[in-house]
Amino acid sequence: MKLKSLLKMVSASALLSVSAYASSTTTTTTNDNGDTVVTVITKEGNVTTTVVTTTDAIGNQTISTKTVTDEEIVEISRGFLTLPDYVSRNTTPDVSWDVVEDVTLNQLIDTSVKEIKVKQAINVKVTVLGTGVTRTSTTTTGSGKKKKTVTTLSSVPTTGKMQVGNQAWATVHTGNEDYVVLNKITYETTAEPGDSFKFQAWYEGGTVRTHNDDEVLTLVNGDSIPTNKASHEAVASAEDFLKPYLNVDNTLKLGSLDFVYVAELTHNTSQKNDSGYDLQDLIILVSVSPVYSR
Ligand SMILES: [Ca+2]
Repeated sequence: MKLKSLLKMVSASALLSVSAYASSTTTTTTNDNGDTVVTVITKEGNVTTTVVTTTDAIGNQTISTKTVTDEEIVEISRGFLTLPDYVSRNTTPDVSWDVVEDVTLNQLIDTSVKEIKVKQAINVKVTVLGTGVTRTSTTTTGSGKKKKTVTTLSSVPTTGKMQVGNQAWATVHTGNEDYVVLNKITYETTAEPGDSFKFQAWYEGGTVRTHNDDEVLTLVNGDSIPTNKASHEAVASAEDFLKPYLNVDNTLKLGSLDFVYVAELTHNTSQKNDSGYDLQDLIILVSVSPVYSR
C-alpha cells in the first residue's frame, strides 16, 4: 500500500461524524427572463443541499440539485507509521501503522491528590499566567493644615518552584509582574510513572507555601475559578489573569491536558474575608502530554 493512501487512512480515522440536525432557508427571486427562481438551501449535519426551481410564465419548471458534504475534522489522532529503511527494487515493503488513542488528563496524572501523581510517561511544560503581590506604604509630609499623606503601591517579587520526581527543584517564576511573559515556557521536563509533582511559592520576605497547603489550589478544565477581588483595584484579580481561559459561566476552559496552580501567598485560609486573600499571588499553568515510544 502506498504511503499516501496510508496517511489518508490515518486521517480518515480521525473523522468524526457530526450529529444530525437540519436547517433550511428559502429565497425567491425573479431572473432576467421574468422566471421565478426559488432556492432552498438545506443543511443536515455536514451535508448542504441546494435545490433551485425555476418556473417560467407558463408554468414550465427546471429543477437543479447540488449536494456538498463538509468533512469536519473534529480531532486529530496521533499515530505511527513503521517503514523499512531500505526497499529493494521490485519488492513490496512491509509497512505498518497504528493510531494512538487520545488520552485524558486523568489517564496521565492524578490531580485529585495534593501531591499530583504521574501515571504515564509525560512531557511537562510550565508557563506563568500572573503574579500580583503588592505592598502599600504611606508617607506623611508637613504638619497641621499642610499635612499630606501619600500612599504608594509597589509590586513585590514572588518565586515559584516545581520539583518533578527526583529531579532538582526548578524555578518556574521569579520576580514581580514585569517578569511574567505570557506563553513563554519557563520550565520543561519529562516525568515517569510513579513520579510526583511538588510545588512551592513565596513572596519576597514571606513564608513558603507548598502544594500541600490549603492556600495552594489545583484547578483543572471545567473547575470554578476564584472570584475574589484583588486586594487593590489597580492590581489584576485571579479572574483577570485567567480571563483567556474562561467559559461564559466563569469555569476554566483549559486545554484537556492542562492544570493550574493558584497560590495565595500573603494570607491564610483563616483570613478568607481579608481583602488580601485574593488568590492571585502566583498562578502557574502546567501542560502535560504523553511521551509516545515504541
Ligand atoms: Ca494575596
